[in-house]
Amino acid sequence: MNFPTKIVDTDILVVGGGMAGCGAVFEAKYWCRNKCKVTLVEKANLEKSGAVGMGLSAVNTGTFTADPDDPKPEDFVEYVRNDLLGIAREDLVYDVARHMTSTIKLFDEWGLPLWRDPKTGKYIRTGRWQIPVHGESYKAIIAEPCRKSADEVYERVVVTHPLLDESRPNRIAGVVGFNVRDGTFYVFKAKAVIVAAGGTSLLYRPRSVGEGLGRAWYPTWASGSGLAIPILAGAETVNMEFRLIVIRFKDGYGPVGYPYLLLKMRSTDVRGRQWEPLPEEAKAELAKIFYDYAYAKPTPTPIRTWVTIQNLKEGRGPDLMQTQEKLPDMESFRLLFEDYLDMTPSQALCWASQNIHPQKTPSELMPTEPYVQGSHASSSGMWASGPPDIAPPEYRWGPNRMLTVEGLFGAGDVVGASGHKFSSGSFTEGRIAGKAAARYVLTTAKDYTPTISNDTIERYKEIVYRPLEWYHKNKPLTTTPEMPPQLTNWFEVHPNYLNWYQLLVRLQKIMDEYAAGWGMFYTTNTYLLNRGWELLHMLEEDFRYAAAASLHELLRVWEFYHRLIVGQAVVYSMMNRRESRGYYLNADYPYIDEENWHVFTHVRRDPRTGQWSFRTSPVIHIIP
Ligand code: SFD
Ligand code: AMP
Repeated sequence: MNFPTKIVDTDILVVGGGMAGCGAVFEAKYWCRNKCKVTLVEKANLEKSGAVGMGLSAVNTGTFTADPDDPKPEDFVEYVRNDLLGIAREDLVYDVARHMTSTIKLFDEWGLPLWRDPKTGKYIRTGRWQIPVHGESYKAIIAEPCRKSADEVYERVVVTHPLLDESRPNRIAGVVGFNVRDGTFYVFKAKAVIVAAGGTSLLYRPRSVGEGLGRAWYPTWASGSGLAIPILAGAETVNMEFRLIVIRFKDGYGPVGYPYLLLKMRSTDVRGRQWEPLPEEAKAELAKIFYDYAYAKPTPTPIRTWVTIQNLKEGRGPDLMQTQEKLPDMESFRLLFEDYLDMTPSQALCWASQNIHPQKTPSELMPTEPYVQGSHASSSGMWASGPPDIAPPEYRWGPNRMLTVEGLFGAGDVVGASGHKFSSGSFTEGRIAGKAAARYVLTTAKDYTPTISNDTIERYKEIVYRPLEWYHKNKPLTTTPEMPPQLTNWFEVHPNYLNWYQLLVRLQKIMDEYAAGWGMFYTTNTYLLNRGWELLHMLEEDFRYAAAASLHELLRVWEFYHRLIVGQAVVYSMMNRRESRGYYLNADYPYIDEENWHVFTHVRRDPRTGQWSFRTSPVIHIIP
C-alpha cells in the first residue's frame, strides 16, 4: 500500500465539523484574527455532517435574557442538575447558558428560520428552553460561516489517533488520519487541538436489525471518536456510566419532546393508565430507587425513561402516546409531520408504511439502546477545566474546556457532566473552547513547537493501514473474501481475519448482555460487568486480525476501534460506581446512594501501558 503522506502544520486544529466544531472554528478565528491559523478536519462533508445532518426541529437550548418571559442561567443550572440526578458541573452548565443568547442571535442573522410569535415578535418556545425551527437545512446554515472562517478545511479525512509530544509528557502535539477517498495519510501538527468529533451510537446492540439494520436515534456515523481520541491521549473521562437512553416512537425513533411539550400530549400503558405526565402517587415508589429526585419538577429524564422500561418489563407496556387526543385539525397534524420530516424523516415514513394514522390511533413508544454522549440528557464525556471566573479551583487546571492533557480541548458531546447543551449549546461550547484555545496559542503556547519524530509518523502509518495489508495477505484463504454490500453473508468464516461488521456485532453483543443494554432490560450486576470487561479485552486482542477490503471498510474498522475504547471506559466506570444512578440498574447496588456516591467518577487509560485507573472527585454546588 503506497499512500502518500501529507503533513499539515497549524496553530489550532479542530477535529470534527459538527455543531461544536463549527462554533470552535468560528470563534477561534475571530480571536486569532491574522495571528494564528485555524484548521478543520472532518470525516464527512461539512454541510450535512454530524447529528444535525438530517436537520432538527428545535434549538433545544434557547435564549436567557433579562426579559421576564425568559429563564435565567441559574434556572437552567437547577434544571440540568435535577435532570442529571444531582450531579453536574454547574460551572460548565452556567457558562453555556450565559452565552446562549448571542449564539441564537448569530443563528438568526445567518438565516435559521426560528419560530416567532407574529404578534409579539418573540421566539416561540416548545418547553421552557426550546425554540422550534424549520430545521431541515440547519446544519448547512451553520456550516457556511464556519467554512468561511477556517484557514483550511480538510473533508473526508477521518482522524484515527492522537499524537503526544515526544519531548513533554502529557502534551498533545497533533493527530493522524487518512482520506477516505484517495487514501492520503495525514499528519496534523498543532499547538492546540479541539476535539469536537461527537458522541457514540451503535456501541450497544441496536433494536433495529435485519431490514432496518443500524437504524438508531443518534446517527450511525456517531462513532465515539470524540471520546476515544482524548481517551487514547490519556485524558480523564467523567461519569461514563451515565449513558443515554431516550424514549422514542417505536422503530422510527422519532423524538418525543415536541409532542409532549409543544402539543401537550400524554402517554399511557396498554391498559390506559397515564404515566406521562407522571402522576403524583407514582413518585413514592420511584423514590425508593431514585431518592428525592423522584419528586423533582419536571420529572428527570432518567426517571421518565425508567417508568416506560418498568411498564414493558412488567407486561403493561409498551407505553402509548395518545396522539389522536391532540390532533383535532389538519394544522396540528401538519405540525407533527413537519417535526419529523425536518429531523427524523424515518418516523414519518414509518407511520406511513405501517398504516399508523396519528390522528386516529395512539403510537407505541420504546426505550432506545444506550448512546454515549454528553450533550443530551446524559452525563458521559471528558473531564474539562472550567471557566476562570466561576469554576472552583478543583475544576480549574488550565484554560476553559481544556481536558486533562495539556493543549487538548473538548466541546459538545465530548465534554461530560454538563448535559442539555443539545445542538445550540454544543455550538456555544465550541465557541467557548475556540476562544480559550486562541488565547492559549497566543500566550502560554506561543513558543511551543510539536515534537513528533519521523519514526513515530511511519509507525502510525503502518498501524493505520494494517487492516488493508492484512486483508490482501489473507483473502486467498477464504471462498468469500469480501463482505457483500447487502450483508447476506455475515456468518462467512474467514480463517485469518475479522471484518468491521464481525468486530462490531461482537462488541454490541458484549455491551448489550453484560453492560445493561436493552436485551437485559438495562440491568447488570458485578459478575456481568467483570466478565464483560474480560470479554472486551479479548476483543481488543483480536483486533490484530481486523481486515479491510477498501478504504471505506478501513474507515469502518477505525470507527469500530473507537467504539471499543468507549465501551471499555463505560464498563470500567460502571464496575466502579457502586450505586445505580443514571439509565440502568446495577442489581447489586440497586438505588441511588446519596451518602457515599454523590461524586463524579473518572477513568483514565494510560497511553503508554494501556492500563485503566479509576478515581472519584467531589461535586461542588455553586448555584444554590
Ligand atoms: O429532539 C469526525 N439533538 C437535538 N438538539 C437540539 O438542539 N434540538 C433537537 O431537537 C435535538 N434532537 C435531536 C438531536 C440529535 C438527533 C440525531 C436527533 C434529534 C434525531 C442533539 C444534537 O444534534 C447534538 O446535541 C449536537 O449535534 C452535538 O454536537 P457535536 O458537535 O458534539 O456533535 P456532532 O454535531 O454530531 O458533530 C460531530 C462531528 O465530528 C465528525 N467526526 N471527524 C473527523 N474524524 C473523526 N474520527 C470523526 N468522528 C466524527 C462528524 O462527522 C461530525 O461532523 S431531540 O432528540 O432532542
Ligand atoms: P426529546 O425530544 O425527547 O429529545 O426531548 C427534548 C428535551 O425535552 C429533553 O431535554 C427532554 O428531557 C425534554 N422532555 C421531553 N419530554 C419531556 C416531558 N414529558 N417533560 C419534561 N421534559 C421533557
